[in-house]
Amino acid sequence: MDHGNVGGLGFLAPAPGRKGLLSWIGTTDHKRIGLLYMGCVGFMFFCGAALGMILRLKLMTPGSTLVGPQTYNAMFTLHGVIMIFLVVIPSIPASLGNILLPLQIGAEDVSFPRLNLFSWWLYVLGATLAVVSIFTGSGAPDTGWTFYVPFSERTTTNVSLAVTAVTILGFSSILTGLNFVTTIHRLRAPGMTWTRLPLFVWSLYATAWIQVLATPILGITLVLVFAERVLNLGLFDPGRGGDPLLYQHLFWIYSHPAVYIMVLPAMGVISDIIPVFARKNIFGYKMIAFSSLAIAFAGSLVWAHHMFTSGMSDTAVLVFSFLTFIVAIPSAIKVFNWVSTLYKGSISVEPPLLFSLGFIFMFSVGGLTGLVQGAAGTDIHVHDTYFIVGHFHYVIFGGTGLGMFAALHFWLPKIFGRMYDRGVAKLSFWIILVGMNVLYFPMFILGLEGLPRRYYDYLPKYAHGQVLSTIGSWILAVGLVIMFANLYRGMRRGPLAGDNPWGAATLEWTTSSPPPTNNFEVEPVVTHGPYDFRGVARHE
Ligand code: CU1
Repeated sequence: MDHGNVGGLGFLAPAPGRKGLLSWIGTTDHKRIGLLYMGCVGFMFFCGAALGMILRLKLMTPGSTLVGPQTYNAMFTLHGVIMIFLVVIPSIPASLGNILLPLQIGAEDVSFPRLNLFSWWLYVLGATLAVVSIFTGSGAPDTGWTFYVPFSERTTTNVSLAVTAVTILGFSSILTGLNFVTTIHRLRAPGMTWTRLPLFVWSLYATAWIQVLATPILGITLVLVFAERVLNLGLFDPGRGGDPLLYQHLFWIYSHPAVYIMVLPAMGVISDIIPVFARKNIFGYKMIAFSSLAIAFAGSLVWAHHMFTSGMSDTAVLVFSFLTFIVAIPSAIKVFNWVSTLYKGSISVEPPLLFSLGFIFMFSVGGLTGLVQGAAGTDIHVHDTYFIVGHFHYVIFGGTGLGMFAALHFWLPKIFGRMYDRGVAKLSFWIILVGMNVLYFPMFILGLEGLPRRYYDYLPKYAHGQVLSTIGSWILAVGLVIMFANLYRGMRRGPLAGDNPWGAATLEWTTSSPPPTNNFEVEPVVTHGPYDFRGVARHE
């Protein structure tokens, strides 16, 4: 086989000494660890999506069909737990962040390569325990991914093992964040000043701080749930003298910022991609970089907007509602700056740009419907309805999901040195976009009409929206299959891509594709910003 690139197989070549599987699961190379995460996240995504498809099939018709109510409860719980903790949170940072962060700042690896490998092992352990919790004890957890008390402490299903699994996954996330913060502070190449960092790095930096500061709160909270279940303490369960609202506060103090762990890296991806395909320096670099930090900070102050109907004081509702509107400002700054970057740019509509534009559209719909919930009055109307499910999937799948797909299409030629079929990639994008909107948009209407989420059965008057939504899930599945097959085929057999097929200006494109094990043959010296395209050729 001919690998015409300078680095040949690069870091993908068999490592000297260790062979086969061991050279992967014992590796400290950040690129290999990133690929390990990518494989696991991809597998878990398949499991979570399959659960989602079955749920949609059940919901297509009212009444008792396909699965029983208890199985249904377990399935939406697993869909949520898998997608949040095993897919979306590690998706961009732990997989692509791991591969790209050192390459983008001109480093040989992350600061703590062995800790990095340990994080991956913790992820595998957490995932395994989560799977074991389904098949052991007295049944799969049926609490929803939020593990709300007092139900999570009274149900006989295997919640104890599930919360242990999530706590371990939390540690994996914390250690990755710690590694990234240190790496960005300590390992930037000569000339890589803070204002020359690619915006993807800035977004990973903001994300890493949330991982380090907020995730321990989730860990402690779930340990307390475990302790209350096992030791019969009175912390959260009012039947034992505890306070269920305390749980909700602690859970959301992590889980609202966690939404930004999920979406900030995708925003960073978009900020890196748009200038390349508009052939223009990014509009408002500093504002985008700063708004990532602002989102991380302000996003830590809004958690109780999930609790407007919980009975907390009106003053608290007012304050949290106001703060929620403030978070919208840095998010809107980013959207404005992306659009301004495109304005009068020399635009080439390649797959990474299409997925990025899809991100902007879906994220905007998700963000604006979020404001409906940020306003206390309208929130009470839509609370715990399908409106929430629609909003959440627009932000997390339409946003982070499409951001991840944009990133895969952008960086696949760098990671594997090969190119996928661009026509098929564009086709898959349009099918996915249509599928997502047919799947999730009816949920807004169903929610406004009062259909509660998580219910097993519903009144026949909601059937139309449910049928439409289920058809959307089939369209989406077709698009995803085409996209993944195309990416897989490109990775294995696609034509050689060259070192810099898009004509991008960030540092990772200056080394060979795939990069060599030590990333750069000569330590790079950075002399210009990440979106300065002067002297960079664009291949047509
Ligand atoms: Cu929130």
